[in-house]
Amino acid sequence: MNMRSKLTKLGVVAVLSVLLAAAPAFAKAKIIKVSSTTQPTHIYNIGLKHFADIVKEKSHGELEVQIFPAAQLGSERDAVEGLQLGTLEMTLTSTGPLGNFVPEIKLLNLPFLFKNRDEAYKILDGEIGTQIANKFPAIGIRSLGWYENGFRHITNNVRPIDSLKDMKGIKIRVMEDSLFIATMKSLGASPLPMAFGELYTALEQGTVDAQENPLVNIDASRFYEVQKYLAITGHFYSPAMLLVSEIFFQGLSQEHKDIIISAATSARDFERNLSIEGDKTTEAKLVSNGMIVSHPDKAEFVKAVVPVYKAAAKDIGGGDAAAGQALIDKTLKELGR
Ligand code: EAX
Repeated sequence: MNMRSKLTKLGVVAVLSVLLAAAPAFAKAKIIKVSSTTQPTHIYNIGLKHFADIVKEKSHGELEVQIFPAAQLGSERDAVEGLQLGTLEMTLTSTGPLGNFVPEIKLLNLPFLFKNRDEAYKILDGEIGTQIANKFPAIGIRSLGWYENGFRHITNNVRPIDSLKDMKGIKIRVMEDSLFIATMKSLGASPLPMAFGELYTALEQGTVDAQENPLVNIDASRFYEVQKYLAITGHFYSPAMLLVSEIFFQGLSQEHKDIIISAATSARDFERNLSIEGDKTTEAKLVSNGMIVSHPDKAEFVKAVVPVYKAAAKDIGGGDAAAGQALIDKTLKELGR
């Protein structure tokens, strides 16, 4: 054997032994795909990155969370269905599509339900939020906690919304749930349900004049490029849920389950903080990007949506109006109203 082939042989052996040494670690890494519909810079995805980092560290690389933002894996509804089938492991989603699966979650789609975040966290992290989250295993999904989308505000291209009358006839995209539609109708607007992934183009092409979302999402989605006016209405508090496929979750070791559960709670607090901080700075950022902001008096908006509460009881109770009303009453009582 000449010198050259001897060296080559040595090289091959070296490479093989490196590969073999690394193989057990590679073999063990279990991939957890998580879908979101928002842009990579949005708080959901920064929160998910935090979750992924904790999971990787605590599992010594045995679990690997891969984030797929910007509706790459489809809509929020697609994700929920994927979890049920076990074709997707996780998603971070608004309550938008969830009422079709667990009607009680529509409680959280009531307009002006929470005055501030303290009220929201009190209900979500307390008995009522837990009771709603506990409905998910029956549909093949497990909740890992209430994250935050945020208080939603209205953007449009028609006119500044200075008061309720300015809402008249505005064609607004809403998330796909009966209560979002009912709310916008009661405010005088003309709602069109649509998946989030289609929204930028719909605004650009004028299919709709308006949309509503938290400031940080308006910013991350660059809606200021296609929307002129922003009205600070805070008409919905929009929670987000971190959900995992029950089929997938049950296949994990107890150790891995515990890691995921505790990482989800840490990342929830982290993500909520991003939302809180984002609300402090993003309005100014949107103004610097050309948006014209109004702060309409909320009182007449709150009054206009009163009928939505009455009509919602049946939806929230999944057809049982008395059960839905009981849940609304319990929530309002806990909020001291
Ligand atoms: O969950 O659809 C929406 O407007 C949501 O706010 C968004 O997808 C984040």
